[in-house]
Amino acid sequence: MKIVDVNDVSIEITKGDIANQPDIDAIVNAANAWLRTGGGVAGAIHRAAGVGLEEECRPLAPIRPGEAVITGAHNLPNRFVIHCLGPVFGTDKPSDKLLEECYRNALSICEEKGIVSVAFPAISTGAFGYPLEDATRTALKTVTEKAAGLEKVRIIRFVLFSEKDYKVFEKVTDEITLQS
Ligand code: AR6
Repeated sequence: MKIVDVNDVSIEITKGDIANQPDIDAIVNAANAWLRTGGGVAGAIHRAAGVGLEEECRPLAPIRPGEAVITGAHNLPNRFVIHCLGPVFGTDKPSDKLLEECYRNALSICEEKGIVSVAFPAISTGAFGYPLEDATRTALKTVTEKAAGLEKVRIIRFVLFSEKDYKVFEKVTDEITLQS
């Protein structure tokens, strides 16, 4: 794990499964508009949470790209799931602004709810086709900028599924922290 401190907020980069982060208050789902189960992150989260999660999600759907909504975590070891709809790269435009909104909106919800720790996957970089390095830069810049104004959130964890993705996050974190 790599940890960078920005003001009083720790930004952690780790390799693992977003559905297995028991020490974290809220995990973020790379959702679909209908907040149903799916492949990738959405599949892993819904499988671990159980059918109660889809039932709670139903009246909140559909959501639009960039939007985030919060539910309970059901059988997951966390308190909450925050569902973000990332942009389909090149179709939902401007993709970079919509991806930024996902991270900003999720963190605003955390502040409203008094959530101290939150874990994100690399939203949009799987089925939605966002090039990983560009998405990583947007994700890390957005949370680093937002970290300065956070009063409740103290841990922001990025959970990467593969060693290759972890390495990209590590490299971009070094670039961003060296610049600032
Ligand atoms: N934990 C952490 N990261 C994961 C996991 C996991 N368990 N599984 C996959 N990843 P994706 P999207 C990585 O496709 O691009 C769904 O079917 C994966 O390698 O889950 O936002 C929904 O229903 C990739 O780097 O999300 C939507 O229709 C990243 O997480 C659509 O896919 C995101 O991959 C959303 O697409």
